[in-house]
Amino acid sequence: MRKPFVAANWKMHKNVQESVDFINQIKGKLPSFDQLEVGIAGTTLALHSMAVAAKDSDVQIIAQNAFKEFEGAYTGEISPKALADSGVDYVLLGHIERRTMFNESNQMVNQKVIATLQAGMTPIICTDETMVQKEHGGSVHYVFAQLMNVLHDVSFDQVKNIIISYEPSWAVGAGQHANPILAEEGCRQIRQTIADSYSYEVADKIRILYGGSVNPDNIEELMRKRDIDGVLIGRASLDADNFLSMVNTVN
Ligand code: 3PY
Repeated sequence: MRKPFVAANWKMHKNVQESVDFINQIKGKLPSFDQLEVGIAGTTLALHSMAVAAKDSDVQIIAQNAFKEFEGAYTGEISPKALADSGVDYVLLGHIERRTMFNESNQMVNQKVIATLQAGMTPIICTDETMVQKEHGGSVHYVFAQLMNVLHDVSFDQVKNIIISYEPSWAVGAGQHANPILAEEGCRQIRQTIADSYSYEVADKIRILYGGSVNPDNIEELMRKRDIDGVLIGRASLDADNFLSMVNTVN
C-alpha cells in the first residue's frame, strides 16, 4: 500500500510568522502519520522556523527549490546541505513555474535531484505537459523523455522513495483542474514509464501525486483514482481551515 501524501505548495506567499502560525494551527489536528503524510512547501526564509514549529509533529517540511551544489560562488542560490541542516525533509523540483519563468531545463532539474538526494532529502519531482501535446497524442513520448532525463543516474534504490507530481500546465495556477480522468491517465502513464525504465516493483512502490488547482470540491474525486497517491495543492492550501478540511477528506 502506498501512503497518501497531501502537500501544500504556498509558492511565494506567507512571511515567517504566518508560516509558523499555520503549522501551529494544523499540527494537533492531523490524522496519524501511519495513515497519511502531510507536507508544507513554504518560502525559503520561513523553512527553518517552520521545521522548529513542526518538531513535535509529523508535518513534513518541503523546500520549493535547491541548487545543484552544496557550496561555492553561486550568489543567491540555495544550498541543499543548508536546507537539510535547517530541518527540511523534501524538495520540490522542476515545477512548471520554475521551468517557464526561470528557464530550468531537464538537465538542471536532474542535477538538483542528485544534489537533493546526496544531502539526504527526498525530491518531489514535477512533470508537466501542455494541452497541445496531449491533443496531438505526443504526451506519452514527452512525459517519458522528461522523466528519463530528470531521473538520469538515479538508482533503483533511490527512485523508490522519490515522489513524482503530475502537473499539467493547463491546470497549474489556472483555477481549472484537469478532470479526474485526465489526471488519472497522466499519473498512470508516469507509473508505466517507471515500470518500463526501472521495474514493476519500483512502479508499484513509487508515489505519484496530482497537482493543478486542487481544491475542496475536487480533491475527493481525484483521490479515489487508483494511480493518484496524493495531491500538491496551490492556492487552496493557503488557508489553514481549508487545508485541514482537504486533509480530512483524504483520510
Ligand atoms: C497549483 O495548483 O497551482 C500548483 O502549482 C500546484 O503545485
